[in-house]
Order: sequence, then structure tokens, then C-alpha cells
Amino acid sequence: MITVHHLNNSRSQRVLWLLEELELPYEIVRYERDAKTMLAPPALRRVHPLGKSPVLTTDDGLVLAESGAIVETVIERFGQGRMTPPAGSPEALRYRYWLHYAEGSAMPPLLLKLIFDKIESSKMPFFAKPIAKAIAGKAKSSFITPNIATHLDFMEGELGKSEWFAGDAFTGADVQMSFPVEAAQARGGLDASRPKLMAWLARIHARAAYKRALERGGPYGLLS
Ligand SMILES: N[C@@H](CCC(=O)N[C@@H](CS)C(=O)NCC(=O)O)C(=O)O
Repeated sequence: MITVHHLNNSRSQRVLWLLEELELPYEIVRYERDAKTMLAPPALRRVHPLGKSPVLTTDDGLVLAESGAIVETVIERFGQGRMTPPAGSPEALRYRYWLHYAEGSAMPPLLLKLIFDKIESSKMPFFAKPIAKAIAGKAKSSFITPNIATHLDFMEGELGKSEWFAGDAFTGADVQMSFPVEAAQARGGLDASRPKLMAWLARIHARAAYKRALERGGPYGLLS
């Protein structure tokens, strides 16, 4: 049996979605973020030393973290050729590219945005507030916001070439890309001015497996 160690409102939602797409049986062990810090509970460290979600475990002793590695491994082991382009095709290279790009390139500026937004709005002594605001504002205007925009333009352009990230077929690359694109819509300025990305989001959200994964995973804040 496959077990997904699932943190609410997190990247593990896309692992549930992948398993629903492949119609594989799985169980969920749930973890709740600390309401104040938003961090995962210590119990997750007993599953994997980093204590982050997702982690996937199997009865035969596999303990796998890192969502890109999970998506790739699940498709390789259990996909029976589904959700991955034919080996050696140009699409296979694109598939690999997006699997890495999602966490390696797209997420870092979005995470920085989240951190600096929090710094701006967090409680602190009154005399520190203007300094913190000025530093956060400068980091966002000079680096973070333009970087996010460059990534969004790039993704928009790529989706102008084909319906799905790796080509004309829906693959694990679309599952892996869902989190950064959803995060960009929630807090990175993605809106109707990038119609290809918005249409792609509408397509993934309309999939029956995506909806089933939401039902099993529970509330998913990035969509609200
Ligand atoms: N690159 C990792 C990131 C894992 C990660 O940061 N997960 C977040 C959830 S979206 C987490 O567990 N946060 C809680 C914490 O850091 O305590 C992946 O894609 O799996």
C-alpha cells in the first residue's frame, strides 16, 4: 500500500492528485500546520528527517520525500506508461525539465515573496516597523516581483506552444507544475493578463481526479 504523509494546504495535495489520476489505492496520514508558525508538526520528522511534506512511504520500505522525485518515481513504478512521454522523445526532455523547474526555479521567488509579505505584516516594535517595511519593499520591488514576472512570462510563452507543459498530452509535469502556478495565482500576481496559464489552471481544476484529490485531501488554501 502507498501512504501519503499529507500536510494541510501543501505540496502533498499534488501527490494525492497524481495517485487519483493513476487510480492507485493509497492511504493518507494527516498532519496539521501550526496555526501560528505554519510549520509542520514534529511528528513528520519521525517519517523523514527534514519534516516536510510530501513524504510517500510504501509497505516494502520506501520512504521518499521531494515532490518531483515522488511524481517521477510513482509514474515510473506504477504508471504503466501513463502520464509520461515516450522515452527519448523531445517531450520526454520537456517533461524532465518541468519536473525540475517547478521546485528548482519557479518556487524560490514565490517563497521569498511569501516570507517578505509576512515580514511586512508581522508584529514588531513600532520603531522597527518602517525599517522592516523598507527592506521588504526593496527586496520585492528590485528582485522578487520582477523575477516572478519573468517566470510567469516564460511559462505563458511555453503554454502558447502546446496545451500541456510537456507537449500535447497531460503528464506528471502538469501535476508538478500545479503548485507553483496555483501559488502564483494566490500571491504572485498571476491573473487574466496571462490567459494561457489561466486556461491551463481551469483545465487542471476541471479534471475529475483533481476534484477527487481535493475531497480526500481536505481544504486547500491556495485555491481560496
Ligand atoms: N521541495 C520540497 C519542498 C517541501 C516543503 O517545503 N514542503 C512544505 C509544504 S508545501 C512544508 O512541509 N512546510 C512545512 C515546514 O516547513 O515545516 C518538495 O517539493 O517536496
